[in-house]
Amino acid sequence: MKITDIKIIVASPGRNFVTVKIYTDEGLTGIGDATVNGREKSVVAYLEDHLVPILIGKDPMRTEDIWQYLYKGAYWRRGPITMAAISGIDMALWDIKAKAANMPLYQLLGGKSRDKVMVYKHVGGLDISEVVEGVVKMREAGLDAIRAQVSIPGLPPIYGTGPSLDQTKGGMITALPTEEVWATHKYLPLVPKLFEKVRDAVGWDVHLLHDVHHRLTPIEAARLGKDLEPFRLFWLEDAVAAELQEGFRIIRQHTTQPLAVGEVFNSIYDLQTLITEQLIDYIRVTSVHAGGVTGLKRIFDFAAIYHVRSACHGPMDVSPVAMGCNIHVDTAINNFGIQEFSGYTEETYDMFPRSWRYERGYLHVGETPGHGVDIDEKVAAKFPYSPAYLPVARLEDGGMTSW
Ligand code: KDG
Ligand code: MG
Repeated sequence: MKITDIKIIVASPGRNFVTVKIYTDEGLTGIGDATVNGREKSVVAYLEDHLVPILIGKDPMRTEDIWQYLYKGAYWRRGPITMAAISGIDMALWDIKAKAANMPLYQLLGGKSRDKVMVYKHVGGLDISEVVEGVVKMREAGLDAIRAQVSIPGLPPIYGTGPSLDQTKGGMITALPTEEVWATHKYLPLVPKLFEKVRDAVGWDVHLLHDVHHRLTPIEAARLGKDLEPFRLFWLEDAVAAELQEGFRIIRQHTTQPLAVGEVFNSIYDLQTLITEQLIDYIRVTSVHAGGVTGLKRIFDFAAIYHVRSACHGPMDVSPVAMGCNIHVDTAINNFGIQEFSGYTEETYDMFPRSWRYERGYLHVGETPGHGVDIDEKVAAKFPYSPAYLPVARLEDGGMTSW
């Protein structure tokens, strides 16, 4: 079999998605997600200028060799743009391989290790009572795991505290970055109060999660971890910016609060120290940013050796194609932890017909050959690219900070 053509489709059915479509001389096609939120066109240029020309004529079955060719052969390795481009290609190739085998992708990854995939969804609110109300409703909707975020009183609402679907409509994702305000000393005492109220309302038979969005220093994160211990959170996510993996040693020395990190990682080397020293409990890489099915499976197998479990990043900017690949990997591996799932706009669901399905807190893998997600190009054509940025954050004195 030979690759005859590769098309890059960019569409914005509520938010931007970059989809790679690979054609072969035997008529089989496959698709992959190559979206990097806010940097979509950079990935398109990388794909069109550098990867598409070198892949025409290659055997699509050689998924490992093509992955290594694109990774090692680039000389300039890693980075979110390069790795998203490789991820999009890799997913499309696995789609073709599994279609050629006439099997759902999970069968090629070892078969089923579980029947369904536990997800967590987000609840946000402007104050604690709004969040508690949202968590109660989410629990009634069947969720066994819920992420709770609250705005800081006296400061403008911060990213992640609105209902997740509002990110497309409520001004959080804008044509130029909005500037938010961050104050650690106001945030640190607030979060334990939030989880005290949430536990009072929904009890202990539910997993609760919280995302710090990289905003603390290691010692501040250690303090928060200690203060949250009475509420037994499933995890504390992205407590610090993880460029310095060794920073997690400080947090780990002080708290038994389970830790999760990794949604911005794109290679196994970003997490090597975190995993080998068992500084985290959940690794949050996802197929679209960490090298497709090939990269994701490699990282999770590595993590398994050190008792670290999987937790694929799965917000709305991880397209239903990458979500489909995540679900196949989640279903096949032994060290599955949890899958993030924000849901999508109706337009996004129309654009990506799929065999996976969501039902009351769980995702179910599909049985169609390939990864089971397709793209309706007629629908895609109705939603042209629309520039969008995540916000940035400043301290109250105007200094830039991580968000
Ligand atoms: O593109 C960035 C978002 O996907 C990210 O901010 C969402 O932190 C996030 C999460 O945990 O889903
Ligand atoms: Mg996060």
